[in-house]
Amino acid sequence: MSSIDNPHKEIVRLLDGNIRALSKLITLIESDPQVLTSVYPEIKDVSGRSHIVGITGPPGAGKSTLSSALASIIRDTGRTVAILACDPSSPFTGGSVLGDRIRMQSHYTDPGVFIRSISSRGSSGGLSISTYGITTLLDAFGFDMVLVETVGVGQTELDVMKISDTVIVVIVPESGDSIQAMKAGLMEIADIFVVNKSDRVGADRMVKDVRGALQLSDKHVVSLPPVLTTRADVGDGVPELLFEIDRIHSDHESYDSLAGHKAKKRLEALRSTTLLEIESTLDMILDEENPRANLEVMKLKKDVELGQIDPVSASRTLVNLIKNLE
Ligand SMILES: Nc1nc2c(ncn2[C@@H]2O[C@H](COP(=O)(O)OP(=O)(O)O)[C@@H](O)[C@H]2O)c(=O)[nH]1
Ligand SMILES: [Mg+2]
Repeated sequence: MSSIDNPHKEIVRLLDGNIRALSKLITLIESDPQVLTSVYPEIKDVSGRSHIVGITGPPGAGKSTLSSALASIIRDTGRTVAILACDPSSPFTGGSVLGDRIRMQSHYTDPGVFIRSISSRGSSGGLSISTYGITTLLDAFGFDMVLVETVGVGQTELDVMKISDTVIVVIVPESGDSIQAMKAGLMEIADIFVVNKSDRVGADRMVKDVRGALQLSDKHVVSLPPVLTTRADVGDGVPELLFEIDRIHSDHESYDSLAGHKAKKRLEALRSTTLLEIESTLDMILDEENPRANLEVMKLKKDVELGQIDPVSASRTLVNLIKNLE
């Protein structure tokens, strides 16, 4: 592909509103997140204006359906919206039941809605790095809102959510144990909880449970995040959800100043990306096949494997060794 050699040409076209250039650049970043290095200087001055909304929760909770319904309501307010689904089983890619596909298709003729699925192939951490690059592209293109859907509650999802301006956690009445799972960190970073599938029994109970769990957590000293109910497949509760999303965003703008808020998010991305970088460097250092393997490190590794040195003190020695390797 010629665009690989010359992203500059595509960037100029992207800034000119060319959707195909946007798609090409997304593909580039998806296959190699480092592409952002050459793209960023040319787009940084026009990015930082989109409202990035992260949507996460267990598989089947209705995140894609909700994203699609939200997109419709966002369009009704005259804004443009991009949906980035980091979920290989997304109905946006067509792998779903007919009714879902038909609902999603209503967006296909609207140039104010851009939908893209990215797969999480490759390293698990790579997803959060490429997601950062892709949302920055969508931002530079000029979408007013970007909805980022991720599936699950693991570290990758947490990283993706941390770089979003506003975080929505979607659960369903039957996901009783997911409240437990959320203690892994999502509880703290959620700005809004949505109990979707309000047509199912137990929705009110779930709302109460989430509120109860929130009250017990000491992370929310100022105010508790709202807990809303929706029925995404028919759109019930979705206007109310957009109202809350907008309200929280205008709070960011007034209390924190949007620039300060974005600055915090960029630092978050720096932190998680650096951790991943350090992790892969560590794997490389510990790899015996590495032609530059250090003898002292290899000996230390062997001693730990044989139980001659405990891993706790060995880790300190290792960190010191690595510092000296620089
Ligand atoms: N009964 C009911 N089904 C829903 C609702 N929202 C979504 N669904 C269905 O739940 C299934 C999973 O939805 P999907 O959006 O793909 O979930 P995701 O995995 O979280 O993205 C689909 O068949 C949807 O039609 C809802 O509010 N009520
Ligand atoms: Mg989905």
